Amino acid sequence: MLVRIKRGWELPESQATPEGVFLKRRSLLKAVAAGPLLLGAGGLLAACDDGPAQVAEAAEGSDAADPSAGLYPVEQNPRYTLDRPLTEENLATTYNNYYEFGSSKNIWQKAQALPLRPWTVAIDGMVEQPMEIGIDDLLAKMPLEERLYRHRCVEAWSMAVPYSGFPMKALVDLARPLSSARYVKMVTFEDRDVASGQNAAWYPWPYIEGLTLAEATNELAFIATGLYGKPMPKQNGAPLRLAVPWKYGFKHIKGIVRFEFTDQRPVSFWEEIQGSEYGFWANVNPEVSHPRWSQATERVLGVDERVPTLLYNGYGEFVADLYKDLDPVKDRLYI
Ligand SMILES: Nc1nc2c(c(=O)[nH]1)N[C@H]1C(S)=C(S)[C@@H](COP(=O)(O)O)O[C@H]1N2
Ligand SMILES: [Mo]
Repeated sequence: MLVRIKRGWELPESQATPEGVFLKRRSLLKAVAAGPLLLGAGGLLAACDDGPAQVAEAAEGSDAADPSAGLYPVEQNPRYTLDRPLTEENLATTYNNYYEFGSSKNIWQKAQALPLRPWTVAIDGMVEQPMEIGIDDLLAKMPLEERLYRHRCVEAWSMAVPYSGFPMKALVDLARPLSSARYVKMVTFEDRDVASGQNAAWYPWPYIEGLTLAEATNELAFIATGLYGKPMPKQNGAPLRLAVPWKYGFKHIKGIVRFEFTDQRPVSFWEEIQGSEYGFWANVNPEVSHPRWSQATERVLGVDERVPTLLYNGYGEFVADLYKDLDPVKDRLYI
């Protein structure tokens, strides 16, 4: 079944917070934010249980304080359609992987400690003019749109979400890489005081990911800055994270502070930890097992039965050509 859903709030009520309620809460939170009570409210939120209602309010509370809130929602690009319903917002924003805040799925509250301003993005390495740009200036320059994307974690769970953001190609065009550049290396923020996971010295911080320039300029490569028609929640990678839906989730680096253009293939965080299990390409393929489990099927968040996993996560028509000159086995295209 082809499902075309325009916006998160057009979902049945069982799946999303109705917009009216959302707006009311948001203006309330804005009023609170205007006074010195904000920290107190944050403390209360942190202390409350993880019931769905509290979870929704806390998630909204964090984006009410986001200065980019006025930019969203943005118009949906109808080119990217889903074969399944959108994942419930409460699931996508409370079941996360973000090792900077701990290795469990339940880090959404801890992630609220991340300050989003000032947030400076460095664009450097093999480029005509290295630059540092504040996130709000970057957002103002980039063509924002919404896309419905599937997301497939290497751990065999998946979801389908509406990201807002801009094509990564727009960032590459802004960077004007030299002809010698072949890869983009991306780096996550480092701040042990707010990201307690970064105190775990056995991990090779900061989190790093990389793409070839051909991948980064493929139309599907997207820098996501929003989710469900609102600013990106901190736990999902605010203020900017990568979305390359034909690749396993660990490639989708969150909290990016640097895009470095280089002629050296970057070694990513997970590749450094266990290269035999998490390779550079990490393209989704149901027929190539992870060394410790099958990738044939996936557990869709909120759905009981497992569903078959698709080659390139169903995005082969956009990306298969990128890999036609590589050897699937020798080059380890699929891990
Ligand atoms: N910086 C950073 N980025 C990260 C991760 C991480 O631990 N740190 N986890 C990755 C993994 S394994 C997945 S599946 C996705 C999860 O994104 P989500 O929480 O928005 O679903 O983020 C990816 N990006
Ligand atoms: Mo993942």
